[in-house]
Amino acid sequence: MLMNELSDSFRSEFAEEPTHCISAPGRVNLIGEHTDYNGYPVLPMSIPYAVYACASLRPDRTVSIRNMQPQFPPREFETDASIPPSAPGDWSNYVKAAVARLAERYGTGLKGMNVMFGGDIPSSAGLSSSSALVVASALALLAVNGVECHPVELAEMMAEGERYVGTQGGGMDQAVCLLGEAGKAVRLDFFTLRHMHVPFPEGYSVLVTHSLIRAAKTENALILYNRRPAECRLAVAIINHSFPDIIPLARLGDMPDRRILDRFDSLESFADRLFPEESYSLETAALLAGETPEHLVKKYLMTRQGVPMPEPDDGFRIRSRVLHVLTEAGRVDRSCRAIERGDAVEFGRLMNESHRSCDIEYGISTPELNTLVSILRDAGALGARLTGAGFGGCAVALVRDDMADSILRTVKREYYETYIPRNHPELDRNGALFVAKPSPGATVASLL
Ligand code: NG1
Repeated sequence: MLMNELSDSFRSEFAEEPTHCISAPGRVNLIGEHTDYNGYPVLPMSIPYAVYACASLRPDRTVSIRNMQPQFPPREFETDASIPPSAPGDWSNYVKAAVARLAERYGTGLKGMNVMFGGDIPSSAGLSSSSALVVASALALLAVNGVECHPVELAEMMAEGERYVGTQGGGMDQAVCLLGEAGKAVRLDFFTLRHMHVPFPEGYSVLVTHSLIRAAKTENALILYNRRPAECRLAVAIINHSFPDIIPLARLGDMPDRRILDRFDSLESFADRLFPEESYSLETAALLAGETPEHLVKKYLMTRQGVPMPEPDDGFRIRSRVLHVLTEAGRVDRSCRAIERGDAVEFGRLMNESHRSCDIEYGISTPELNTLVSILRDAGALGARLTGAGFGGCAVALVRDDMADSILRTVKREYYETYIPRNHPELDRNGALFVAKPSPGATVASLL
């Protein structure tokens, strides 16, 4: 068992006993993609794969981290609210993200720790291994220091904390990692974080299949990912300038509260009036937002490193991003209601609609994910869609328990043994392919 191996490695590395063992699971998102940072809900569930950590308190403020996987070398740093980051992509940045945020909250009285990490979540697969590492690090530091923190507060802190690595994402991953429950999906609402457990329909499972295309948010996908929140911020700036009579929106999720859509016959007429073009240059977006291009860049388009985001060659696709976010929010509500009344068929249909919107409007799918999703549907899944940030990673499908094996076999044959060798012979085909039910959230075990 991985926990035993982990504590053995801890002992041989640090020549002492660990005092706490932590498990922080990955997740799949069932529906509600790229809605979290816009202030709209999501519906993820924890999966039975996790980041594990064994830890002990140190007398000083040093955090000494090891990983059972040799590609992640040992690192050491001090607990502090501003820890200098390692090179982009370095695994220690996720641990630093958690430690820096906790040091900011609890002060430098927090002592350091020795930690050994391990885990079995496939990385860069959209299964949230990075947030699981952030959460595991936070739980370890709190546990060894004997500090109690409510999971909802911790989830909010870690969502902010993870921005340390440069993503401008939302709070879904950290929250479901901490708040997941066996047999239940978790509906999350944001700003401020609220959660509701939604019992997963009896007799159904989720099939998770990796497209084998890596979506590492430290590489090109980071630029692609961060462009989406930026386009949504531009939409907000334009809406605020267009309706000077409203209290300005902080994010698209404030729209229902300001009753903006009530002024229009339909979502389309709202989009036609505000965003008639498919794409916008920086100059046009600035004009519509009542800003100079320089101000627009400064206010909405900076990276964490203080560098302006590049203007996309095909312009800012604000109209379709807004259409995705607003329709996806409605699909999350309808999915929760469908699940509550046991209507798996409707839930599957909404998943299919969500995938289409992620692909066409939000531009986050890939030919591989589209292929995988159609194979899953043709094989008998009630619904199938990409999950997580997109640009690669996994697809999820809602399947009847008694059909899971046959669908799995079809996907193996048609995707992994036919499509991939034909289109990407270079790829390692030992990807993630598993059937899951909603699993428990993070746990901390004291060995004292
Ligand atoms: P993943 O799939 O873990 O990269 C990202 C964001 C989420 C959410 C989804 C899209 C982070 C840590 N995660 O998830 O908050 O925006 O994309 O729905 O930024």
